[in-house]
Amino acid sequence: MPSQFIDGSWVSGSGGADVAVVNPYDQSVIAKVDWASAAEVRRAVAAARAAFDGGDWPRTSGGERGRLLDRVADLLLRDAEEIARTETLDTGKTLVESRVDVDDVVAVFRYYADLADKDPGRLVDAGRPHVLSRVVYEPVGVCALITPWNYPLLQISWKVAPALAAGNTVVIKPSEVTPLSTIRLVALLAEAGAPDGVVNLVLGDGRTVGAPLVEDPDVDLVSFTGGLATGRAIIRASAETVKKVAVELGGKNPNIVFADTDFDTVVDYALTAVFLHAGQVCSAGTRLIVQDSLHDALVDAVAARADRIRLGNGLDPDTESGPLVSAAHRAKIEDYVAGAIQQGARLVAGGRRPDEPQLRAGFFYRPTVLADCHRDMRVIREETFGPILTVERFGTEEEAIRLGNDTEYGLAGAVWTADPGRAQRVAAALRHGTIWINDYHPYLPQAEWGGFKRSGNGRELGPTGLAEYREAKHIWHNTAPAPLRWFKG
Ligand code: TXE
Repeated sequence: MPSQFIDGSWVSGSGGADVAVVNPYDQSVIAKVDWASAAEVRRAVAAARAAFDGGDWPRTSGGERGRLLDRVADLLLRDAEEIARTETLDTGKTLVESRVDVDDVVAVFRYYADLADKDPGRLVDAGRPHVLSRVVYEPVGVCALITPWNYPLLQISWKVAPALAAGNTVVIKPSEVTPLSTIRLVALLAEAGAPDGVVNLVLGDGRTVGAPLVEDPDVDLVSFTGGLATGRAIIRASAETVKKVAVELGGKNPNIVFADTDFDTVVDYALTAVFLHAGQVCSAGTRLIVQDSLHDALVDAVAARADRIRLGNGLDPDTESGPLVSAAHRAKIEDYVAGAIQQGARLVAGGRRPDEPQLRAGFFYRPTVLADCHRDMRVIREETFGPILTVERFGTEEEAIRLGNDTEYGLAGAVWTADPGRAQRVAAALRHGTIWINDYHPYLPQAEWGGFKRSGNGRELGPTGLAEYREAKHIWHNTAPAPLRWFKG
C-alpha cells in the first residue's frame, strides 16, 4: 500500500521506494514504506491549505469535531492490541509499555473531544453602552506536526488531537525510524470521517521531507518534538515566514532524594525513572541526586537491581527492557559512558552490551549506573537519551536545588522526601515544566506538559495544549454607530 496520505488518498511518494523499517530487537525488516519528496510535501501542504481556506472543517461546530475525535478513540480501542504490537516491533519497547501508550492515547483523544465545544470565547466589558465586545477563538490554519521515534503514537496524538479539536488542518511527518503506528493512526482518522485534506501524512527524513515542510509558506504553525539541534534549526527556518512554533526538545532531569524517604520505594522508582524504554524518554530521571547519608546504600541497591533487569524481545512477557532504537544511537550511548569513565565516573552497573548470544543482533546496551559524577562531565550536561543513570550527592536542601537547576534544560524532575514542607519548597524552586513529589513519570491529559529553558517553548496537553492551536480574535461591535466628530470640519 502507498505510504503517503494526501487529500484523502493513499499515494506513493517519489522520494524512495521500498524503504525498510527495521525491528531494533533483531534488525529484521518489519515493513517497507515509500518516502515523499519535496513534491509530495508541497501537494500535502496545498491540500491542507485548500481544506482550511475553502473546506468546511474550520467552520464545523466544536461538538462535531469532538465527535470525530471520539470515533478515533473508539477505533483505537477496537485495534488496540494490533497497534500496541506494531509499536513494540517498531520501537523495541515492551508490549506492556505499548499497551499503556495506546490507553494514554485514547485518553488524550477523549480529553480533546470533550474540550472541543467548551470555551468558545468570552465577552469583554468595553465600558460603553453601545458596544458588544467579544473574544473568539479560531484555528491557526495549516499545522505541520513533526514527531520523533521514542513515543511515536503518543507524541502525534498530543499534537493531532488538539489541532483537530481547534479546527486546523494538518500535515503529519513522523520519524523516519518509526513511522508505522502513525500510518495506522492516519488510517483511523480517515475511517473516523476526517474530511479530505484535513489530515495529510508524508514520510521521509528531516532533510528531504521535514525541512521543506517547515519552510513551506503555506504552513502557519509547526509543532515539533525532538532533539535540541533540530529544534533550533526548525525555529530558525520558521522565522522566515513568522510561523507559530512550539517545540519540545528533551531534558536532563534531576531525581532528588532526601535521606528521610522510604528506601525500598525510592530504589524502585530510581530504576523506573531512568530505565523505562531503555532511557529513551524525554523526561527520564537520568540524574539521581542523593543526600549524603543515603548515598552509598542507594547506589549499591540501585546498581544491584539494575544488573538484574531482563533485556529481550519486547513481545516476550518476561522482558523488562528492550533495545535502543538504532546502532547509531547505541554508539552515542557507548561514547557517553566511555567519556564519563575517563573523566572519573565510577562504573557500578552495566557499561557494556549484554552477553546473551540471542541479543547480539539487536541494539542492546545494559542498564548502566555511574557514581561520582559531577557537572563538568558531558554525561551530566547533555541529554544522553539512553540507559545511563548518573549519581551525584548533596548535603543541604539549597545544594539539592542548585544541582537540580544546574542544567540548560528544564523539562521535568522529582523530589523524594517525607517532609511535605520541604517537598513544596523544592518543587517551587526547581525550574522544570513538571515536578513529581514522591513519584516519577505519571502525566495527565488534563495537565500541561512542556519545558522551561532549552527544553522548549509552548505546552502540550491540558487547556494550553489546545490554546497553542488557536488564534484569539477580538470582535468589537458598535451597535449604535453615529458620527464621532473628532475632526470638526
Ligand atoms: O532527533 P531529531 P534524532 C533527542 C535525543 C536524541 C537526539 C537526536 O537526545 O538522541 O534528540 O535524535 C525530524 N526539519 N531527542 O536525531 O533529529 C526527524 O525526521 C524538520 C529528544 O532522532 O530531532 C524526526 O521526524 N524536521 C526527543 C524528528 O525531526 C526534521 C525525542 C525528530 O528528529 C529536521 C527524540 C529538519 N531540519 C530525540 N531534521 C524528545 N524531546 O523527547 C530532523 N527532522
